Amino acid sequence: MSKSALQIARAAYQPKLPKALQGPVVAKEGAATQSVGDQAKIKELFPNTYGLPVIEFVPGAAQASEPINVGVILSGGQAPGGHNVISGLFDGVKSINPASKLYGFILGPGGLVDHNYMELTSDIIDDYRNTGGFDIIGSGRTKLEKTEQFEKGIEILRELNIKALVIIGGDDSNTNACVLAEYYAAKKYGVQVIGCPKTIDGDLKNEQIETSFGFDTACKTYSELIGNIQRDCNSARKYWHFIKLMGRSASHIALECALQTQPNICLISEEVEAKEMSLDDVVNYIADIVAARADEGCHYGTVLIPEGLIEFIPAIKKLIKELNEVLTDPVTGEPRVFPDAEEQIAYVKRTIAKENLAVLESLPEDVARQLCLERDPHGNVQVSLIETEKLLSRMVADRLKETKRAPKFATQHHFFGYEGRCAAPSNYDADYCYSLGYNASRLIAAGKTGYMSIVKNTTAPASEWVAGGVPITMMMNIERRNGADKPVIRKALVELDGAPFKFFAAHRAEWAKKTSYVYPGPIQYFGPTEVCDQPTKTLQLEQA
Ligand code: FBP
Repeated sequence: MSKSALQIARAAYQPKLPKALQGPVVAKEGAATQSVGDQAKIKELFPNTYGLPVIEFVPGAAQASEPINVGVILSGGQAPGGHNVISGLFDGVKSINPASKLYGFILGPGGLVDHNYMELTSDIIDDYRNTGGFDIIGSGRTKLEKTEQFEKGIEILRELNIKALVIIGGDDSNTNACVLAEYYAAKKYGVQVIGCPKTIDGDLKNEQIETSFGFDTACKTYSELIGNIQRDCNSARKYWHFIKLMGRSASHIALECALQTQPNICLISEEVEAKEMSLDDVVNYIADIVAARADEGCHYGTVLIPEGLIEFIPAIKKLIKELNEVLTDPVTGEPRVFPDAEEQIAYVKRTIAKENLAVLESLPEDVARQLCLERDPHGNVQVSLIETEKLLSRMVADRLKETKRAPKFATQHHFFGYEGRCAAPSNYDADYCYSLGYNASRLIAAGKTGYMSIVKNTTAPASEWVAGGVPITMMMNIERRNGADKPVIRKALVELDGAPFKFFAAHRAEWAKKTSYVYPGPIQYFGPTEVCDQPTKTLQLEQA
């Protein structure tokens, strides 16, 4: 395999571990826990994995351990650092006993069901240390939620003598990891299931999880690109750049990029919802800033748009909710099947409430079609397919034409998502992910199941990080999904009373008016700590 100079240099990087994980550990258990909502229901659904304590690893005495075979799955969208979770897990499992083995299931949870796997040996692992991507074993979005799948899974786990499975995924995948842990515990199958918090979206965080891995690197990559565009914008002074950013529902990525680059406008979906803004209100907000800058002779600027914006506009949210209901078969809970797209759209139009139909028909045709047709396997609207950046700039142009002065308004459009999901992990993500993986091996050795691997205090130097585990049931509540009530991990949206949003809100008027762009430049791996090892602004503000 030919490698770039950076790949060769990065391969030699030894990620840092929290001090507590550098030698033998013992698990210090906290008090019993409760789920974040719907306690009675969650307890009833998870009798074997509910109420377990949060644990923290502290240095302990060395103990001889038997070899243990472990399986690993990468689930969902790529996020920088996945390979380091696996290499940390590999090193951790081998440190328990060198005869232990690590098996990777290929192309996501489907690999477990289809018995598609490979043994991960040190030769393979060494090729992927500190690299971006999930290509070591691939990823997939198959939902692991049916008894038949769990039973197919146990067949291969028994065949390979695997005693623990690590599922690296976002909120939905970790919800499924918890359901699987509960099922195997109830059946006394003797297989532990451990989760790891992955997603560039940054929406898998709570009191116990400071951040999901990959968020740091992805935001730094997008911020580099936004900074470059802002330099271009400030040089040519002729375009408004509409930049949509990935992140699914939550606006964490857009907010973090705004904190790093100080654009003229950044929309925050959670605020749009809280203020009950209509699509028209959003368009007016942008058009007013464009017009105000034009009055100052500035016919250029940058607008950051979170990809989930459209589903937070209250009227559209109501419409999506009903679309999710009518497009799900109430008996099977599976998406309804239609002979073709036109039939599906006709069915939707016949079935939904009048006021929702009016909203659907008020949208440009292409957007309405996407809303009616596209779903991911978890039943989520595929927001990343909706070209909100073009929709908004088109509507702003129309709005400006209606004003007396009709300022000059030339636009460029961008969508940043895939550009950052497989970037080489920043030092933060390289260390954080390696620690998460290594720590997962300690949870396994401690006999835990239904836990997520956690590493905290990450704004401090890595040696001071705190490692342990949190029961996944603690993060759960009941939500309506695909037309049914389901136990799920509560998604973390941007909190409008949180420090990162407050900082942004206090500065955005100035950033809108003046040109206050910041140019973060590319991620640096070697050099002074203030250049190479800074966590995200979000984390710094949250932990300040
Ligand atoms: P998960 O980490 O939740 O799996 O998703 C990350 C993400 O990049 C989202 O930001 C985006 O909406 C989605 O994946 C795109 O999905 P796909 O990779 O299937 O195009």
